[in-house]
Amino acid sequence: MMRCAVTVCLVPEARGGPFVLHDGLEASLRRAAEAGFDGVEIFPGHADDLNGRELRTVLQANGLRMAAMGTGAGWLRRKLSLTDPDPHVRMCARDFIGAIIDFAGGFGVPAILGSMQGRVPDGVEREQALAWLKEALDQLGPRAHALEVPLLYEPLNRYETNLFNTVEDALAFLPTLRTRNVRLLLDLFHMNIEEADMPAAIRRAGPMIGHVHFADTNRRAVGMGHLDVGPVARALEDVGYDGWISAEVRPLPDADAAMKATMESFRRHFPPNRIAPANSGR
Ligand code: LER
Ligand code: MN
Repeated sequence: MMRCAVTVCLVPEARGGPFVLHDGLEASLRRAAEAGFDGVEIFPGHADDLNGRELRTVLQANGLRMAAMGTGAGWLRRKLSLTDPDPHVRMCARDFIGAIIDFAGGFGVPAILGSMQGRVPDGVEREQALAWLKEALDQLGPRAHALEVPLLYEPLNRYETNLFNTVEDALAFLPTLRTRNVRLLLDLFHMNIEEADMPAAIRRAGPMIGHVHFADTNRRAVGMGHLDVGPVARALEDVGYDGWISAEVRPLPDADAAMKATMESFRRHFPPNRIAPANSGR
């Protein structure tokens, strides 16, 4: 079953980012459920800011599941990355991500490695940066595996990283790791910038797809840009993808409109027998 999620940001500094709801846990989850979503993808400031019991209660009260948890606040707030030349910064980055893996794993969902992957720093060989990334993934992948969840690696567009921009390059990198527990997060916004053929890239990734960020070309809700979403949805269907379709988009013109457009696109483009029935858990 494919299920639709919406992003909930708990970090005030990330207001300008591609996150739909910014009203704190209770109000955000109520709005997500009212808009018909099956789940939420949460972007926390730090694992320690989260209270597992409170989160479980609010999820249950709204008939929602957790979809995944982002780690980007470590970059946003502290400029931590797994490819920083300073070993202490790399260690802090690993600890930051590890704590989110543990917390999310307790809910049976994966953590996302997006902006915390960093980039090849000036004056550093690409091989060296990739060795740092590998070392970190080979520690974090097994940590997620112990909790029976994958770790999600997200190729980003060229303006955000120079590590891996395309699905093909990321797919070639994963087998060089010792861990087999890393899956790809395909973000349609990044793919629109980097891929020659988005449906073909999805078909190539096939079983390695662990999560999808559902965004239009302008990073608004799908339906508010010029993405030809039909062939993308068909490719996901054809490869048997049965995970989350998560709206990581800007809340434009406002969160309600972004949520409505997302749900409409989701229901229009994916076949009813492949998507979860409308959220009736409330
Ligand atoms: C994170 O999911 C993402 O897509 C990045 O662009 C964050 O900056
Ligand atoms: Mn993304």
